[in-house]
Amino acid sequence: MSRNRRALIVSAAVAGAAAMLLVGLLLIARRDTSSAASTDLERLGHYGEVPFFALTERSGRPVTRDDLRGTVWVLDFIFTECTETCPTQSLAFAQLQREFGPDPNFRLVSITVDPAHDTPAVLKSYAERYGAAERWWFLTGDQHAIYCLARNGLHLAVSDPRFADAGECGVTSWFAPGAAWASHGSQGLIMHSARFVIVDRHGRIRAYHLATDADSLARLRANVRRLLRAQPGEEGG
Ligand SMILES: [Cu+2]
Repeated sequence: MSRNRRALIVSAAVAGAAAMLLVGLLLIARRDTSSAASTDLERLGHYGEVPFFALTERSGRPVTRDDLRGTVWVLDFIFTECTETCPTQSLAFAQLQREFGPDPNFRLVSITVDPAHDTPAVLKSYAERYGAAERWWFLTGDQHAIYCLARNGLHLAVSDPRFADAGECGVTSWFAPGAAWASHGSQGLIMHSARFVIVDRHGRIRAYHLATDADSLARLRANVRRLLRAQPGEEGG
């Protein structure tokens, strides 16, 4: 074997090994960003407490976080002019209402990320489109308070470049731009997470699910069933 030929074989082997290593690293990176982020957070766990909030329901009634004590609730962020993930989210909520609505301890909570446009009256007609009953709340209020609740309280991304102080909450969200984002709006500017958050009777965040994924929603229903069946104080795990 000539020296040149040997050198060629060695470098081909090195290149091959490097390529395999690269593919391996890419697969690991992929697993970290997709399934770890979406499946692990879909198991009932403890992801912090929902901070206090005071907002206005579509009926005009002021409501706070504490009005939800003792109930199991699913929360999402929407806005009425959204044409991308919000219709999917609200259809999924309507489905959850059909399944769990009869249980007096179950609530659905949709909070607008476009409160300047989404007044209680606007939310009321949006709610009617989805056949929302009284126990499915639609909340509006101060935009800064809502954005900080989403980011700091629930670790969900939201942004509206038209809104000057939107960046002042300080804490980065867990869910960076990617599959969980929806980008749209009356002017195509508002971006928000399309994740559903499950909260237990004690106001604790217990799981995150993807509104756009049927398997994720099946796991959400199983989690909600489990929390509703548990007696207060028994739903630790
Ligand atoms: Cu949307």
